[in-house]
Amino acid sequence: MFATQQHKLTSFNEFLLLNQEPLTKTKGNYSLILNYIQDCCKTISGYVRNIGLADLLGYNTSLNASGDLMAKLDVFANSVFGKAFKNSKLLYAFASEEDETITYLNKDSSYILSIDPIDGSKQSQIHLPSGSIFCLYKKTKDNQLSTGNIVCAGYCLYSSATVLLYVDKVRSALFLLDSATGNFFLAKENLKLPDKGTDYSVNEAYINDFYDKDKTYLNKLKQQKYSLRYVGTLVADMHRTILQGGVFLYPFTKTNQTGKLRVVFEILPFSFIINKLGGKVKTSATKIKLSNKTVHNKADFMAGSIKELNYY
Ligand code: P6P
Repeated sequence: MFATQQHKLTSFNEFLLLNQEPLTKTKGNYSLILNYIQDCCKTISGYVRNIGLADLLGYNTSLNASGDLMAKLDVFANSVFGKAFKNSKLLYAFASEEDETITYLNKDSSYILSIDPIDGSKQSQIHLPSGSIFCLYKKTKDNQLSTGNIVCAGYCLYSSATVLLYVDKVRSALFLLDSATGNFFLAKENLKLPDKGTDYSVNEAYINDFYDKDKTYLNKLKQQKYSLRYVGTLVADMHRTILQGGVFLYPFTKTNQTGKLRVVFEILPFSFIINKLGGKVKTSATKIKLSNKTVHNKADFMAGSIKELNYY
């Protein structure tokens, strides 16, 4: 506990247990799933911070399902989440961005968990921000995934602090990892995206491939003196957008008409988060079938403050 704190801090565990029942109508499995997620994030945070010492720098020769070279940290982080969930009966299905296929576990469970174990692993090689993204869906009869059947979503940002954002249908909360106790403690509750920001976030290296509508949009923002902020890690760029407002976009381009961001692991979780926090989202990916054929599909994504999205 912080010696200087005047008041008792609320841990993530306490936060989950408070008012759990009305929200999830389950006996404990929900909190257990979220506890496993937080424990995985704590473990990964420790290794991200010691990547050069724990021999996790560098890449394997294998490619993941999205065709990206797998960093050693990708493999490690994927094994951390895999060990936590593939040996449990808590989930109907477990999908990881680093796994080729979906792992089906317990037909009597109604939970589907999607994980991006390390978003921005390239950045972590040089100690720049990275993150883990989680999204818990309720199984539906038509086997579809959409923001409508998301129970909760969030991320863990590994940056100058280790920050856990949790958003469910009725609550949102930001936690900071306290290195002294190893607990995530509540830092902010009921987050609300600012209606307007000062930054736009896009990789402008592709500007010549952008469609005219996107080029026009970016010029409009520049004329209004917006600043460009782009980390190159989705979790970091979205964390800034959530706290300070503004807009992030990764559009289709003339040479990349499938997009870069993954629907299941990035677009649906962040669509849920941004909408719940009072922001706005534009994407062609609102629903996707839970199947090995579609689980790694990509799409376009734009999200942020209402004001900036309404300029589009
Ligand atoms: P680009 C990281 O590899 C990632 O998947 C997201 O975290 C990030 O927003 C995007 O790719 C960056 O892509 O093409 O700008 O390097």
